[in-house]
Amino acid sequence: MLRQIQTEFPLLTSPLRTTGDRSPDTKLPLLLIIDDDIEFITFMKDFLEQHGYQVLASLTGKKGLELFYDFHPDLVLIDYILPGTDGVALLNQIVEKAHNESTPVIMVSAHNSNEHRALSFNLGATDFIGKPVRTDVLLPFLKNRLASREQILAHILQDELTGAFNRKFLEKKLKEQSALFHKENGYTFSAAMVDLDHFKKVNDTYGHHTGDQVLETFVKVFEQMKTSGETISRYGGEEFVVIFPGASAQEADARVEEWRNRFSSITFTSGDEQFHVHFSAGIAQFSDAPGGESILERADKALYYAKRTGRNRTVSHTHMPVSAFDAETITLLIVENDPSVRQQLEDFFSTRSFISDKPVRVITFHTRQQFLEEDWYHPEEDYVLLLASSIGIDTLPFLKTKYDFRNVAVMIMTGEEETERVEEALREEAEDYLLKPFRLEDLGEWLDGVADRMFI
Ligand code: GH3
Ligand code: MG
Repeated sequence: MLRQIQTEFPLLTSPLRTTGDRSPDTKLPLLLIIDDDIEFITFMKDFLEQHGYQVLASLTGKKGLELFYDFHPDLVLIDYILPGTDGVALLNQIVEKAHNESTPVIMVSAHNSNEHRALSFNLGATDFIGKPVRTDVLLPFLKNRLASREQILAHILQDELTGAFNRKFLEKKLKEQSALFHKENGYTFSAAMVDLDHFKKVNDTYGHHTGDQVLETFVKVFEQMKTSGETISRYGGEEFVVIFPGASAQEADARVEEWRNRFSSITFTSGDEQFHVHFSAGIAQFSDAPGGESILERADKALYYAKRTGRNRTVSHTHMPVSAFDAETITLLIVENDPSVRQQLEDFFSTRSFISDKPVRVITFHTRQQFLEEDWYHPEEDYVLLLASSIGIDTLPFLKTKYDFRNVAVMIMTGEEETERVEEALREEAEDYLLKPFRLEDLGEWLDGVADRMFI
């Protein structure tokens, strides 16, 4: 009977939380109980859920450890004696990570000896409670421990003035998001670097106290409109970074525009005077090309461009004209739905960093729709378009009507089975095609030749 029930654990109350989705804001506290006493665990789970907690439960140390790593609970209760790994060994394994996350680890035992207590504390347990557990004491105890944890976390991860997260949190968030990008095929995310316009003037004209209120309001407006998972972190004085999980640059752009419109319509007052404040934003979508710029560097460049071109606007890194980079930069557009091919191409050209002695910037697209919707074209600039035949060949005639092919060199990447179709389609519209698989070095040299020929 016990075996059978064991396989049914761990129990997790709804709503199910997934790894990484643990921003310390709106969620109910999550407790993890590791105990081999099925009656105790069932009773505690019911009882605690009735009192506003989410409860994960495990009958074994091994499973408990997995749950701890996967769900980052807010507090852990461990039975001192467990079959297989005992509670003390388990405590040893999780204590360092628990301390790093300021997670209280409470040992629970029917063997309420001082020796057990001393050993638990020596190993880093936050507390020790004896069985039977008195529920009337347990509730205020949990409340107390969780409140201290909240305070510590707020201190570590939040900016005091605005309540936005801080840079430490942002670093964690970026790590978590890039891990998801590598783990889940097709996953992407974007960042916005946001900076208030002429904020110094606000301070100079109305005083720093009013300046502080503007900063607070700026964050509050975002907090009111944000969707779950979006986070804002204070990056510097009046500069903030928003992470948009799962969003393309285009989606992030739309979200920031909504925020910008709301914020700039707010009327601030100082004494008898009324004034408005607005901000500029730069958006970038994640890409992990080696040697390439980080997402924040690209978002910052886009922000800088937004400032230079009038402020009170949002600019996406992909929409920046090359003139915002170095003169004569060639933009390489890669339209490829196979993530590994796309990544290899992006890595290769970002590392190579030039085509025909000209600096190259790389923009990737994973679907035809994304490519057609993005506003990347500036007629005075030069482009090399690498188009996977599987998603792009039918669009060639259309592209020809939309863009001037004198400054867009089109190259089709295709498999052997499609060459006839490709040859036919290319006669007029494209420079050439490339048969997969191909050597990246050869492609690089080939593009050098095309660029020499086409872009003087
Ligand atoms: P730009 O549009 O180019 O961004 O101009 P700006 O005036 O906003 O930028 P600048 O970097 O010249 O000035 C930023 C000012 O923000 C200077 C700094 O004193 C002020 N600041 C930074 N942190 C705070 C804060 O916490 N409270 C207040 N009131 N002011 C702050
Ligand atoms: Mg500013």
